[in-house]
Amino acid sequence: MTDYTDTARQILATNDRGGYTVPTDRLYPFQWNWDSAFVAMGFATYDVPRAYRELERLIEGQWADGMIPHIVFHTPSDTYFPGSSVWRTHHSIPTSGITQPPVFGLALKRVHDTAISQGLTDTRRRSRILYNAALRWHRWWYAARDPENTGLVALLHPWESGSDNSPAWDIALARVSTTTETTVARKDTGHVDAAMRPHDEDYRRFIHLVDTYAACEWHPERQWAAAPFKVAEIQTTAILLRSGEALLEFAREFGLDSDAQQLETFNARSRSALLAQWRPQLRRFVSRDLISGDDINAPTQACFCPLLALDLEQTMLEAATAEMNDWSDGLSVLFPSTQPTYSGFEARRYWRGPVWAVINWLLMDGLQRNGKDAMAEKLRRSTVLAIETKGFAEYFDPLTGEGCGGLGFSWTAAAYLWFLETVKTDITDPA
Ligand code: 2M8
Repeated sequence: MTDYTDTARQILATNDRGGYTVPTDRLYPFQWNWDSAFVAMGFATYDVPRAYRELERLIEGQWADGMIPHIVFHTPSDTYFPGSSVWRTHHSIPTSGITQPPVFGLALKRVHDTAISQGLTDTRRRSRILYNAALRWHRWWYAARDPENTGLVALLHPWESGSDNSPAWDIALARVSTTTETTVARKDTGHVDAAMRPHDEDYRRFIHLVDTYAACEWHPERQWAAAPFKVAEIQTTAILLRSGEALLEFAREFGLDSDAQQLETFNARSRSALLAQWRPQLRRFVSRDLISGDDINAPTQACFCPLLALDLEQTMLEAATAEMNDWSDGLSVLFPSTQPTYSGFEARRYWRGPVWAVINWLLMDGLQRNGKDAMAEKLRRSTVLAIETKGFAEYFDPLTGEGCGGLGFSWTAAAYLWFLETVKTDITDPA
């Protein structure tokens, strides 16, 4: 019988490049921001010092203004585009110039709690350094990406969402020019079937944005003024708020009163802003396109991510979970990144339909927070079964269950390890 836990640990070992983990060999040969946060939680299930190391290596890339970039190019590799030279950034270690969802604070808290429960030495010192880095990043988010103090943080590039070619960006991204100064020389389609990846036109727009911000020398205010893509985004804000709650617990534990006060202000503002994005007719939350001022109505997984950081009142909770159940009807694997009946749904094309283990992780946390344990358990079982039958794939086709994209994938391995740790046996609510 296969020991899948062992396989998951082997994947993390194979993808280890010296204290940090690449998402998978060749397709993604560097350290990615939110991948590493999930990976750290995976490591925490059996090797807490290594979990700390993952986060410590990520903050080597933190910029002076507090931003933690979405990629840290620790070691050169020519198997990925856009590599370090395309970004034209100026940190001591080469990095990209944009960021990614701030799962870091939440991951740090879980690593810390595990270290404390195991009585590990040096825990407070290591956690304190990482806490400081996380807090600087959160301050950057609110200053650079919410200059008008709305409580919702904005993304200036689809890659910042982690859900690169989601239908949520179709309208906003269509406004971005396809002209580029940089030659677009994709490498991804040499590793993975092009039908599972974004289109060339998407890449031209992605790179147009990189060129635009590089011309602003990555200065936050200049980027804000020049941005042709600007979305106040609910998944990122929910993650920021959930991590902000974790940081607030740290601030209290460390006796840092003024940090605690600032975090309370950030959190309260984001909590009410997220709640205001609820749309009862749609039974879900929506992001806002800051250029047109319109709601983004495309139905994606992001619409349910606010559960992660909100305690919903009963009517909203029942409506949101009924909507999630409708989307799940008849699928082989849960939960789809786009509503399957939506015109923009594509079962195998990356963030336009496939199931992602780490999204399920966030949704499960949100469901559990809101007392929907049975539904969380349904997602957990579905993911575990998909992995055990189809392998540690980057993502899964929700219709057939097929494993897609890169294989031997780090965050899928981390999710598997975490999901085995959180087996629920005392579920009483109906799914
Ligand atoms: C994917 O994104 C990168 C760009 O950041 C790419 O396609 O080249 C996304 O799935 C993203 O969420 C993820 O962090 C990254 C590495 O796994 O790959």
